[in-house]
Amino acid sequence: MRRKMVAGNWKMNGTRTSVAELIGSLRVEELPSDVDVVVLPSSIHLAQVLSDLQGGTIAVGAQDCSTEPGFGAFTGEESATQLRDLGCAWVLVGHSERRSLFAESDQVVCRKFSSAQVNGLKPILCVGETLEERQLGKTLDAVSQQLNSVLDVVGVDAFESAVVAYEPVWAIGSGLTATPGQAQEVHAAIRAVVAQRNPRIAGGLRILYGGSVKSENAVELFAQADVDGGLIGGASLKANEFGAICRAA
Ligand code: G2H
Repeated sequence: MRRKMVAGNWKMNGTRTSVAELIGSLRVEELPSDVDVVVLPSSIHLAQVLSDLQGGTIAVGAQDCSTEPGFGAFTGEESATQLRDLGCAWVLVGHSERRSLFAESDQVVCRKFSSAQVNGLKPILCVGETLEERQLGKTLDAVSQQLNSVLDVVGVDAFESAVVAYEPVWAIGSGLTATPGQAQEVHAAIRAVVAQRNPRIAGGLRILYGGSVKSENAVELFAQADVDGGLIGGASLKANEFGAICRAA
């Protein structure tokens, strides 16, 4: 039985004041004890959030990390080593906004995954098809290619502690959500890709759905056999809405 997980990707939002308010409200939300709840603030707010959530049940992660694993002359970068040292447990890699707006290739995503994994940060690998790929009937090809490009390099054992997030690009921040059936089809295909290499690891792999998840659509999405929770963007910025999504998991 896979433990459900809900992660809030705050993206480039918040000030010290609004982040403190959000954390304050989250701390009084009733969060289910059988769900792993994670928040992913901007890197500049990580220390504040880690300190405010210390001793609680909400884990903290980063939205990205450098391809470079340790230290060095890489201006503006933050390595997995540094994020782990700060206290982060998780890191997103390959979010579609990184892939499309910052030209991150599968190779770059793979190096970030590897960097995170070898330095004790658990990667949440994001995959998803564009609208064009879906319309051309290439959804499963696109998602498999993103997944295999990482699996080929890091090996399936690295997925023992990782999480995959399926986020159809056309559903991100658009208000459009994949139907529960569409999500289940892709989640099952992702699990099958991993199962070809190791059925046990595939069986334990958590696959989150992301893309305009709200409390109204979360119950049905999370009820799908291969949907193990969600990666939540916009709706994670409101504590009561995020709490309701966590309770739906
Ligand atoms: C997808 C998702 C969270 P939203 O980017 O990663 O954002 O829920 O706003 O579509």
